[in-house]
Amino acid sequence: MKKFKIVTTMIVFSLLFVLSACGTSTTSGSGEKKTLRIVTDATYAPFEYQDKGEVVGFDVDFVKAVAKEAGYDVKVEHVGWDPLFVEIKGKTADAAISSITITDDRKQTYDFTIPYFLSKNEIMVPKKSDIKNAQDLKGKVIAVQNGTTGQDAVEALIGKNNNKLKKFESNNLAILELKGGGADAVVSDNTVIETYIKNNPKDNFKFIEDDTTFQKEFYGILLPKGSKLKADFDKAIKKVVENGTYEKIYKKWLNTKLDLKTLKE
Ligand code: LYS
Repeated sequence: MKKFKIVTTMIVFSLLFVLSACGTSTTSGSGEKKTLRIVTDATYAPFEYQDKGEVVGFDVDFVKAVAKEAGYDVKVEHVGWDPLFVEIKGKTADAAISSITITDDRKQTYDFTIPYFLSKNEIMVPKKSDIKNAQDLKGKVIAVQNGTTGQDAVEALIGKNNNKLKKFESNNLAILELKGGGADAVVSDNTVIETYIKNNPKDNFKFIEDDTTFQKEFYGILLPKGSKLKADFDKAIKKVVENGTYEKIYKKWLNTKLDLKTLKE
């Protein structure tokens, strides 16, 4: 009889254990939120960078607000640019936010939320440079982050496999190359370049816009193809824009004028 009691108690405890484990991994029952794993390349201030070991920036606050609105907790993790695409493709992460431009090419492999930020490529050069526009990049050594729309834009100008194009794992490494004199220019997203110039006046860099060469781009949150999060996130993005949260986050991280109209078009 005693043995029977022990066995029953053990079964009850195992059942309770299994049930509680289920409770923490889903949103059901206990009311506990599911924590999404969001990956990023935290080398792209002011959108995502590391500050005292913590991943911070516009994108981080934005994705936290969107996830909260959609009923999730999030953990944002720095994994790097190329790895984040591998993670989303392999579904080892729930989403990626990393100033990722929505492109037709990427849309073949991934899903994106609706756009949340308007961007454009731009050129960064030393103040004394003779480069004045994108055409002047021909024949110069150009540094870009590998696998970016900056690389695409430069390749459209000077051709693929041109040995004057230096590709780096992160944008910061491309900037270091410019700083060390190993490149004549860097091409990457305007907000990132302008933030860098403002924060590093001693580097003596300037930026060059070229609206005839560089097209408007929109950032979206990257999701695995067919992700159920898309509907939730799209709805939450609209809400976060409407209720003023987006504007608050924008003002915290950016000093450019907010243009919500272009985003909605
Ligand atoms: N917006 C560009 C792209 O999606 C550059 C992003 C780089 C982020 N580290 O290709």
